[in-house]
Amino acid sequence: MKVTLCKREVELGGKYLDADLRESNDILGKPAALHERMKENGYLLIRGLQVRENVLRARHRILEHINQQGAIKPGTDPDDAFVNVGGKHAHTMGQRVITHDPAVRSVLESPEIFGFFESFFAKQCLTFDYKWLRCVCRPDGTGAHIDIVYMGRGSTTNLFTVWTPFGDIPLELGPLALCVGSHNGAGFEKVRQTYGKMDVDRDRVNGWFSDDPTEMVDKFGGKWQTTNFRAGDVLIFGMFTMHGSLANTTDRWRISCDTRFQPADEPVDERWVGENPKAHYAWYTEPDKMVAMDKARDKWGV
Ligand SMILES: O=C(O)CCC(=O)C(=O)O
Repeated sequence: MKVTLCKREVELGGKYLDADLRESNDILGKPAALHERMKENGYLLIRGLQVRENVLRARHRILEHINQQGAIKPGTDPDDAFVNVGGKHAHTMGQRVITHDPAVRSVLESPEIFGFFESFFAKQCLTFDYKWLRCVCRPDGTGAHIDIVYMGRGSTTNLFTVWTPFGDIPLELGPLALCVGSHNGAGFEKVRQTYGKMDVDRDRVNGWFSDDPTEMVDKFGGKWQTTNFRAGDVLIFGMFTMHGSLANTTDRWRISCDTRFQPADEPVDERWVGENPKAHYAWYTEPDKMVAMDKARDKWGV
C-alpha cells in the first residue's frame, strides 16, 4: 500500500516506512525502564493512557467549536468531522477558548499524563500553557522536523512532546510518524549540530527540515514508523526525534494536539507559558527576511 509521508509517496512496509511503532505499556510504572527505552528509541507509545471517554468528550467539544467557525460540512453531524470543503478553515492552534475548554483541558492536563511525567521525572512537572491543537484536512500533512527549533530556550534534555489523538486516527487520516533512530543516530549528528541549534524566531528559517522522508533515511539513517492510533493513546518523544505526518486522504478532519512537559524546576521557554503566551514573535512576521531551508542546509552542509 502506498501512502504519502510528509510530501512524498512511499510504500508502507518498504524501505522507508512501517506501521510498527513499539508499545511501551509493558513497562508503564517503571521509570528506569521507560528512560532506557526513551534513550534507545527516542519515543514512548502508550496505548490507552488517557481515559477514552474523556478524549471522545473533548473531541465532541472541539467539533462543536469548529462547526461554529463554519469548518464542518453543512447538513452533517459535527461528530462525523466532515470537512466543509471550500468553506472556513478550523482555527484551534493556541486558541485558549478551545484548548482550555474544561473538556479539552481535562485530557491535555489529565491526572494520567501528569502522573506519568511526575513518575518519569521523579519530581513535579509543568506543561506549557500554549497547546498546539490541530485540525488537519486533505491533503495536508506535516513535514519532517525536530521540536527543539521551536521551543529550545528552556530545558532541552528534559522537555518532551506529547502527541494526543482526539479520536481514532487510522493511517488514512494522516497520523504522526517518527524517524526512529534520528534522535541519537551517528548519521544525524551533523543535523543535530546545525539545524538542531537553530531557533526559528532568532534565525527566521522555516522550521521543516525536509518534505522528503526518503532523503533523510538515505542520507542520515533511521526508518520512519507510524501506527493506527486510538483515542486514549499518547505518543511521547524528545526534542531531537525527527517527525512528520502522513497525509490525510479522507474527507474528515484529523484532530490532535501536541503539548509539552518538563520538570517544574528547570528553565522554561518563556514563549509558551503564561495567561497569554508570547508564542512565535518573529518567525514569518516579515516574510522577506525568511531564510529558505534549502539555503540554510547548503550553509550547514547537511
Ligand atoms: O500533528 C502533526 O501533524 C504535527 C505534530 C508535531 O509536529 C508535534 O507533535 O511536534
